[in-house]
Amino acid sequence: MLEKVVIANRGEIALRILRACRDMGIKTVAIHSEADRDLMHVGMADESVCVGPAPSAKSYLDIPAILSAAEVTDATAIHPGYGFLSENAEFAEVVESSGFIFIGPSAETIRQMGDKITAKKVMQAAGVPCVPGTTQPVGEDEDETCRLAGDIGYPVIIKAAGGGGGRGMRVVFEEDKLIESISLTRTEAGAAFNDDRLYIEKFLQTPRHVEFQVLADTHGNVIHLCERDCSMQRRNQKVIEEAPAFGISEEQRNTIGERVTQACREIGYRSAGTFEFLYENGEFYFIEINTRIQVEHPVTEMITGIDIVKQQLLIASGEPLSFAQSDIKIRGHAIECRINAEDPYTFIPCPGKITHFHCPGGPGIRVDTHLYNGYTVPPYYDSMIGKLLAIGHSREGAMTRMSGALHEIVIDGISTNVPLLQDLMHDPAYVEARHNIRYLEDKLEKQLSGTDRDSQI
Ligand code: MV4
Repeated sequence: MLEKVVIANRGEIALRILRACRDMGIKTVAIHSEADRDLMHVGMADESVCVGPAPSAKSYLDIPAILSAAEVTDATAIHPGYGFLSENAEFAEVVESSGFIFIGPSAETIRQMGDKITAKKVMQAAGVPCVPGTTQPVGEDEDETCRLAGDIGYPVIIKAAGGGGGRGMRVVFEEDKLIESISLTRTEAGAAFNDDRLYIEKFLQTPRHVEFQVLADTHGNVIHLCERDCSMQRRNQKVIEEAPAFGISEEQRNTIGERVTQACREIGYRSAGTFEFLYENGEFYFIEINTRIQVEHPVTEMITGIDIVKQQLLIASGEPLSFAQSDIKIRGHAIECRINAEDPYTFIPCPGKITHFHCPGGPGIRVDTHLYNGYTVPPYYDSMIGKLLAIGHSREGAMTRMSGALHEIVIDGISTNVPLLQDLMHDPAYVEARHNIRYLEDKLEKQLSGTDRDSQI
């Protein structure tokens, strides 16, 4: 088993990783910036190392500083969490070449899946259904490009091979705009990712975002842990997630689950991973794979009873998975609300001191947060300060519990998005599961322009 793990992250996920290590008798090293000395997990870790000043570029993204922390504490492994260096192939590579275990997939897998053209090509070859489009980079021949886009059918979306997570994309509704849009996206992609390769896909206008969680060990065993719906989002930031996704048949779950696990076997995938799909008119279309633990992993843990972070630690230590696909049973329905330190109407971040925190509880409630009374949310990082989860026998039961917990929670001293979450828990489209990835932005826009009569009272 791993002896000592460096937690190369902050906030709630750092605490989550610390708790998984503690459960397994693994020692922990917290690394933190100068602004994060008071983080809960820093006080709880066996050791802590300050790796630099507040800005992420000088601390949580400083590869040499993090490696030094691992060396001076004589650590065995490094867990990157999400964000920061979690999907940085070079980081994974130097972690391993420095003699530490990277808790995640191989550097080669991270690099391969970070190239969205390669990822799509590999998944298509493995029988994973993909969005119709090109799997060769868009070339210089404009007539050829127009023909390709015409064959796909407008609207199309131009995506950067180096993009992902909503960066480096442009929608084109008519042929007249195609070449200019490609030129603009190419320039942006070259500047942002140092890679100006582009690909074209059919643009799906009202899809849902549904993703499959997988676990793969180093012995060729791969299982999936069902799927999550993450359609309630704004500007590529998820707001509410749930598992299982509503309206997916057992048969379709098994089919897609089989395809994604087979794809993992073919590419020698290791650790936890997420296959992102767009889901429209009853069909799944692969878009990209995330090679990290995700923010929303707890909804999957709640319905499967499997501790995904613990599994990452076991896999990293070379253990085979102790369960097979047939052992995975879905129990109930789980919902996660992301709690952000922000104005609930303008979404402007709202850091500051928490003068009073009351944590909800009771049957079926889980709270993943590093908040405590008197904690000051620093202004330098992501505004997510915690996740509130509820599980019920049914989706309705989970919503009822979530609604209660959102009334119970108290976070005084700063503004949070709790009022928005309370509103959404009673939103008819959400309650009836009629929403898609555009729903929340459309709803907020209507409220602003006053076309929603309820908002004018
Ligand atoms: C798309 C799409 C529509 N059609 N691809 C955005 C994030 C990145 N993972 C892929 N994204 C999209 N790709 C095609 N062919 C719409 C989006 C998209 C989106 C996807 C999932 C969740 C939220 C989203 C918000 C805006 C756009």
